[in-house]
Amino acid sequence: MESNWWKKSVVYQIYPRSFNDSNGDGIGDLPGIIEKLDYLQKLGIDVLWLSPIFDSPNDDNGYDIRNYETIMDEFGTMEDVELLISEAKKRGIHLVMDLVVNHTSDEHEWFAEAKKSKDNAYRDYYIWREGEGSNPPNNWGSFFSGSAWEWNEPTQDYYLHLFSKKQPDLNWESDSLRKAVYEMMHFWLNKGVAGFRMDVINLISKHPALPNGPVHPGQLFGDGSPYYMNGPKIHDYMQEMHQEVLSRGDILTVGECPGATTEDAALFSDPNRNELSMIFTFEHMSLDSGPYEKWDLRALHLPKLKKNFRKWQTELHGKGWNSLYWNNHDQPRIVSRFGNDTDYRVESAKMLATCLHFMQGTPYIYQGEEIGMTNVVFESIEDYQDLETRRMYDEKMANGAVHEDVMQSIYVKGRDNARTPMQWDDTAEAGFTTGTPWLKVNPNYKTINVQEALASPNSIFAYYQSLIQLRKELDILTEGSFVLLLPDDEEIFAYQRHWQEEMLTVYCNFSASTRDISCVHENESDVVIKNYETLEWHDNTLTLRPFEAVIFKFN
Ligand code: ISL
Ligand code: CA
Repeated sequence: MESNWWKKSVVYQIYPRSFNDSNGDGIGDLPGIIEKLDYLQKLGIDVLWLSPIFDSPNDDNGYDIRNYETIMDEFGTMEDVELLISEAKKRGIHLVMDLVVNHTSDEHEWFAEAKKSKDNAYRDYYIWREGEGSNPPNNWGSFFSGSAWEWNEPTQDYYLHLFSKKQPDLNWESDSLRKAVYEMMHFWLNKGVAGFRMDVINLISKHPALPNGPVHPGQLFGDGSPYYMNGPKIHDYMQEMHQEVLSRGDILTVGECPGATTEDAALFSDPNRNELSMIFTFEHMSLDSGPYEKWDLRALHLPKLKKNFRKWQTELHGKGWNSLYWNNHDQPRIVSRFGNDTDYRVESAKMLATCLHFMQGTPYIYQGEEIGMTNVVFESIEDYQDLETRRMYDEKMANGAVHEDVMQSIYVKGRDNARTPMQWDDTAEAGFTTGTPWLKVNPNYKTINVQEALASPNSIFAYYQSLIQLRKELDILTEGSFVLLLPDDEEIFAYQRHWQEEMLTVYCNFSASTRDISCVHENESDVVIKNYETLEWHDNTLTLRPFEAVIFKFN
């Protein structure tokens, strides 16, 4: 493999539970993914990242792993994974696994042992503390509501869980735990996987004193993040992991890093430091919420988004590497979020893709994004399956919130927006399953589906195909520097890329209004890609229509 091959790759994320069900039990599975490899090859992607496929009781849909080296029954068998790896390879597609090692399931054998007694051999694989009188060891809240501590009767103390109580945090201070993780990573690399997406990897190093955190306005628990995000030993662990595992090949690694700054990102992704290929930032995903929780809805102020991208594009240029994403299985659908999913769905989906895919970094496409899938509205809280949503709803209602307000937050930010089944065609259940899907399909599948997209040369799908192709053809996309234009404009996101004698200028209208842009240097013949059929161009003025995107190239 060419070195740093992942710099020119486009990754496609599959949430296996919601992708394609091959046997009618309502749950997507590995044979279902294999059936769709031709579709993915047609799209043109190079890498498939699968959300966790390992044995799990599914408290958090596989992000609670019971056994790292066996496959979840509902998804299939180890033979299916091996077939998937080889069938993907035939189509030039690498497979990347989700590595979830901040925590395991409480049903993992390690935890089942560890909780038995204080002298158990696995005791130090997890994080234990005595209570403060009848209270937990500190005031930290969990990401999924409630305290981050759970009482363990046999040992008369508490274990830490930053996520649900069925996801106890691993203790990375333990040499044998770290060794076990590295062995497991070798197990998967030996099977032929090309890399790892590392779940909340920057949370694995906790400040040993575990002090109380600040209690922010409106919050019920303390914020422990200063004591576990980018903690004291995080880079030691990453360098050790690199030495013990990742140095064996040119492996794609992407660390999911909530709370990481550009400085942190440079430490993780500077090739001379031998840690990771890149990280996922959360900064651009938090600009439409209040400071303390994502459910606190705020309108996006476009200049903030633009300046945030400028920061990441310029501060990592030549120092590290960016990932580029709008969507994943935790985020609402981008066309509903920063686009317009009613009047300009197709235009805004293409515009958003343009804006992201012309930046420097490795782009990630989340299943359904390439056909412009949207957020969903279910009337009843019972129709939501995500534990984060359900716990938040219960906690807020118990504290006097109004049902309608809580539902509104869920409609805008709930993770199930991303998890409704993939919309393949206009038959029952969107062609996802012949049975009853584990989560309801979005009722708009009759018009928004893959079959419809493949039939139209102007589809969002066809546009993504072109963007992926351009990444292969234009080295300036991988190499060029970034300059933000019109930084304070509240509707237009414009930037340039520069490399050698070449230059790209990107104009994206994030609004439903029409705007004139003065373009003295541009020519109609220099257009690389655009999302309307024709340009509106008179006397050096480009008229950008709602959600229009145009890119010019000079050399
Ligand atoms: O989803 C979030 C905000 O909506 C985050 O709080 C999210 O839980 C956090 O980014 C970590 O996400 C990852 O780890 C979780 C898992 O539930 C997510 O699906 C995963 O992407 C615990 O493993
Ligand atoms: Ca199935």
